[in-house]
Amino acid sequence: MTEFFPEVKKVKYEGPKSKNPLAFKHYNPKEKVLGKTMADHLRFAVCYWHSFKGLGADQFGANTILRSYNVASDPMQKAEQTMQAAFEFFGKLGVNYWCFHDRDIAPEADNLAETNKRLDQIVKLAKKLQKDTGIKCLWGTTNAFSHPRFMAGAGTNPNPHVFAYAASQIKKAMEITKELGGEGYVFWGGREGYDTLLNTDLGRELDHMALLLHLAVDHKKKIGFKGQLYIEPKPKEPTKHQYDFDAGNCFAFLQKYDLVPHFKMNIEANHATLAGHTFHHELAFSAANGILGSVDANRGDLLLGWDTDQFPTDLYDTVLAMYIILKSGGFTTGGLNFDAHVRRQSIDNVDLFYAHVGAMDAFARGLKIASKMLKDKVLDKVIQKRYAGWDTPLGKQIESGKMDFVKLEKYILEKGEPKLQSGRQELLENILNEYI
Ligand code: XUL
Ligand code: CO
Repeated sequence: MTEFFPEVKKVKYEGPKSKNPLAFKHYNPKEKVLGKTMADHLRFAVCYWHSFKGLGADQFGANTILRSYNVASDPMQKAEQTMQAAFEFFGKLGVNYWCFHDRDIAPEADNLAETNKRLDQIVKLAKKLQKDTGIKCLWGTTNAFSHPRFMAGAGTNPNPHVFAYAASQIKKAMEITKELGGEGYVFWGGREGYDTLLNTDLGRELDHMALLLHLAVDHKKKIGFKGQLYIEPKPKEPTKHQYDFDAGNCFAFLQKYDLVPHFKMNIEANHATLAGHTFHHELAFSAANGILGSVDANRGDLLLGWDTDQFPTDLYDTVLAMYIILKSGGFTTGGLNFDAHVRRQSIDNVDLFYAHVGAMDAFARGLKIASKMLKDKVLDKVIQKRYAGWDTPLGKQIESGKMDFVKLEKYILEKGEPKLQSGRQELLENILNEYI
């Protein structure tokens, strides 16, 4: 069989002393942390779109990256070779999962029926490769944002004909995700928002978005798809404003439209920063509200205001992310999907390996450090002390709803000023540094 990445054999764990740039220094898949293997904690997935379909093009220039799987003139031959190359890459890297959009794996044909036939052909190959390698699908999704028909949105399009197209596409994408044993299905609404309010019926668009999601829930039941549904928040880009702005916004939307039981969040680090939050915040908010599902692991550049989708290498990010993930009980259906692409100048096959190896090691370190912090209860102890007042009779009476404004005022008139306490931020930041 053709080898598409001949310069790399299998990436192995060699430990922290290794100087081999193509070996893991920290990610040891079978090593146990808090009673579970690192592989089971981290559930790494490679994303199909950036890693195999993104070849360096940006708004200012064409592809810079040549890959040997991308040369056939027949589009379906190209699609099959790309799928073979992808599974060679997953196997050599040693990840257990992959994620895809429908349009990543098979190019659109002239009409929906032909497009779906193409999908069936490629899904057959993917299913065989999954069976041969044991690699599984973390989640599938629909690309309802690239084609010109979706320029004004998919579910939120002013034209119901486009809504019907989006629904048909989601129907098929959900069916093939089920066929591939996908453990989840993501909704990211790249054009579900507006460019100007001057031409937008915002309230009606939100109702339509909710309708589309309800139809998806119904279809999921109908076909017996057991995967978890996720919404991936992002505030902007490509539209000026996206309705799924951040986890808080999504949660309010899900509550208003009775969708909470059916959806969890797929939190992406770079989307969090675009929303003016930290990755840590979006994870913590989701965990606190029981909607933390999966993660698109990447990072942005604080000096650039767009979605640079860089590979995650910042240990502060990975430690704090793993801290929240572990504290909330760990992934069940979700995982860490590298929604990231190599830079435009990283043109060699080996760069794709360096990128993933570094990111996997960064999260493995994050896992190990976070598990130590949890075991030592460093933050727990400080937080417990900080909120200790809520375990006194006053705190308990307020929390249990026994106090009203009149009683609270009486308390203050009797007791006077509260005693102030330090928030200890600098100390905690120093402690975090010590752990890292
Ligand atoms: C776009 C993005 C998407 C979703 C899947 O910013 O993150 O790739 O993850 O559609
Ligand atoms: Co993403």
